[in-house]
Parts: sequence; C-alpha cells; structure tokens
Amino acid sequence: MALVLVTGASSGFGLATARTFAEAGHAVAIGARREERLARLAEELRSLGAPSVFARALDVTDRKSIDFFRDELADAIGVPDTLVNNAGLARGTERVADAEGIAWREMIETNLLGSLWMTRSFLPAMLERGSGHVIYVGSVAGHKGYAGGSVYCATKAGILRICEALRLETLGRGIRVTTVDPGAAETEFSIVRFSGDEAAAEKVYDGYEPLHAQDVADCVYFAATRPPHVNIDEIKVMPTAQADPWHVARTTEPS
Ligand code: NDP
Ligand code: 8X3
Repeated sequence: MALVLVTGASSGFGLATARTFAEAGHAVAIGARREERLARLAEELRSLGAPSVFARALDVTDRKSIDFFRDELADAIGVPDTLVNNAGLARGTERVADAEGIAWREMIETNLLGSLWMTRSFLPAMLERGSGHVIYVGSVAGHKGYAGGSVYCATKAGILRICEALRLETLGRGIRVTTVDPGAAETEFSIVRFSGDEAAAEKVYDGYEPLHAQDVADCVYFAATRPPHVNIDEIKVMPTAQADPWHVARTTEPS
C-alpha cells in the first residue's frame, strides 16, 4: 500500500487515476480547486477500497495553497510515495502574433510553475526518506509544436527537460521520475481550452476514437507500480487514429 497524491483530480485523467489507485487498495490524496467535486470523489474512493483518503482544495498556482495542502496531508497521513503532477490546461489557440498574453501566463503558471512548486514542496521529504516517485502528465504537444499551441507546447516540452534534470539531481537517492505524455483524450480539456464552448470542444473528437481518461490512468498506474529498481522515464501514448498533435485520421471531417 502506497500513498499517492494526484493533482487535478476533480476531472479527466486525475479523477480516473485516483479511482485506479483506490481500487488497487492504495491510500489516495486528491487536490484541485473545485472542492465540491473532491468531496464527492473522496466518498467514492473510500467505497472503492482506498484505506485512507485525503481531499483538500488545491490551487497549484498558489504557493500558500500548496504549502497548506502539504502540511495538512503530512499531519493527516504522511509524505506521499508517489506525486502525480497532473493538474494543467490549455487555454485558447491564439497565435503568437495575435496573443494578449493572459492565457500564456495562466498556462505557464499552472503547467510549468505549478508542477515545479508541487515537486519543490514534496521532493525534500522524499529525498530524506530515500524513496519517492514524481510522475508528470506531459503531452505529445511537448514533443512537437503546432500553430495556435506555442505556449501550451512549450510548457509540456519544459516538463521533459525538468524530468531529465530531476533524474540527474536525485541520482542515487532512490527517487523515480516519469512523464506520461498523452495525445488527444476526451476529458474536460477542450471545454476548458475553448472556455466552455462545448460544441467547439466536441469537434476536436469528431470522426475518431480519442483516448479515454482511463487509458492514461492505466499508464500512470503501470509506471507507479514497477518494482523500485525500475524507472519508466517516459510513456508517449496516442489514439491509434493520431500520429501527432494535428494529424488525425477522421472518418468524418468536423462540421
Ligand atoms: P481536465 O480539464 O478534465 O482536468 C484538468 C484538471 O486540472 C482538473 O481537475 C482541474 O481542476 C485541474 N486544474 C487546473 N488548474 C488547476 C490549478 N490551478 N490548481 C489545481 N488543479 C488545477 O483535463 P485532462 O484530464 O485532460 O488534463 C489533465 C492533464 O493532462 C493536463 O496537464 C493536460 O494538459 C494534460 N493532457 C491532456 C490531454 C487531453 O487531450 N485531454 C492530452 C495530453 C495531456 P479544477 O478546475 O477543479 O482546479
Ligand atoms: C493535449 C493534446 O494534441 O491537443 O495535450 O495538444 S493536444
């Protein structure tokens, strides 16, 4: 039994990941901004078999929120064995020449700085203990840029470099570092990207079967449950109908 902390657990990959670990009998800590969703999920995780569940509001762009979450978790259960840095978002599809910069800041503060500060907050205790696993949810967007995705892609490419640096900085100290990099998956991701425009979001998944949240949760779970001497550096996982961020084989074109 391990303690697994999942950020962004109120939806999508994070929610599926929390359920997967709970079903396997692990203690689970969940954080996100939408507290009412976390409260409902906490009940479900208990009924699925998690021996203990810790659920608190968490905003990864706010260091005070991160520190409060860490300290409360330490008092309630302890130091996580696995930290899943999943919270993140794309906002809009602005091209660089047209951008206002507001969405840039939101993506950088959430995807890059948020996951960095989470790691900064939990890694020292993992190092002290001599074991721990930090898993990032990156993206295929970190492997290839696309028009309208410059800053989102940059945040996910940054995660790849952060993982490489972390593996070197923690070498020999019992720490594992993994990135799971999915392609298109139907979650609330596109609804958030298009700021609530559900019709625009649905078109992203027209004419092919995207990944499901559970597909990504399975990858996170696989990486986390290898024996301690095995580090999965990176899992890149895409729908069979997708070759890279903007090349998708559709049976019908989006209307
Ligand atoms: P969802 O929108 O369904 O879930 C995103 C989660 O992140 C929500 O739980 C949200 O919770 C949380 N979140 C966002 N901002 C913050 C914040 N400031 N503090 C804490 N939690 C936050 O999308 P996905 O599940 O698809 O996305 C999860 C991760 O996967 C993201 O990093 C995304 O970039 C990445 N990804 C998604 C892909 C896709 O096609 N869906 C493909 C590749 C990667 P709340 O709003 O309650 O805070
Ligand atoms: C999300 C996948 O291809 O929309 O990270 O950028 S993509």
